[in-house]
Amino acid sequence: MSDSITLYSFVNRDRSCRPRWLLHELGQPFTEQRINPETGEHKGDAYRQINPYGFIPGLQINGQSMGESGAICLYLADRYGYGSLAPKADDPLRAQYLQWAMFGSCTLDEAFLPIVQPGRSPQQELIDDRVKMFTTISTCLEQGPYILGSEFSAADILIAHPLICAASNNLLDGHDDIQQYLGRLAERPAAKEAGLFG
Ligand SMILES: N[C@@H](CCC(=O)N[C@@H](CS)C(=O)NCC(=O)O)C(=O)O
Repeated sequence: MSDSITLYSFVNRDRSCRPRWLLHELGQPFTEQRINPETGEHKGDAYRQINPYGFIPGLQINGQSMGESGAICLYLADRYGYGSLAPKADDPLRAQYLQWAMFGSCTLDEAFLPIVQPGRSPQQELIDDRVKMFTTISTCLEQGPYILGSEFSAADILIAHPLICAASNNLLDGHDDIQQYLGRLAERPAAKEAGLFG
């Protein structure tokens, strides 16, 4: 019997796009339940059973719940894509994989998502400081089409979402290599199905 998976989201382009894209990459069937931010549904007791912090996304799998988009993606990749979308524990790429996954879901997320929120007008000094982070990504992309080199992994998904948010605020202007990277990712059928590009 296949696993029963429900993804909780507000809209396509919130942080739920990370596990949604990954589930499509994994070919794993799932249902999606939209949560209404206008009514504060995500802060209610019912949704806190899914994600105790009251944040989107949330995931329920065979009755077990979890939150945190980075943790959800690492869990799903290990469970359904171990050795393909997640390098195995004894693979020399495993350490880099975890490093980039955390860099995307924690460091890049924290650096960019708050400053690109509608209505924010961050100081140029802050933007200049944050875009320095792109240098590490550019250096890595010299080795291959994906962040780990030749193979796509769940780490690409976790890096891509904050980069897409940065790009939509023109913060990737002049970073052609990273824009091309996002262009390659956008061509993936699973990314199209997840509806986060464009
Ligand atoms: N670190 C968390 C952040 C979750 C988060 O802030 N989600 C936003 C939607 S993208 C949210 O729930 N916002 C509603 C709120 O802050 O009350 C994760 O990656 O899952």
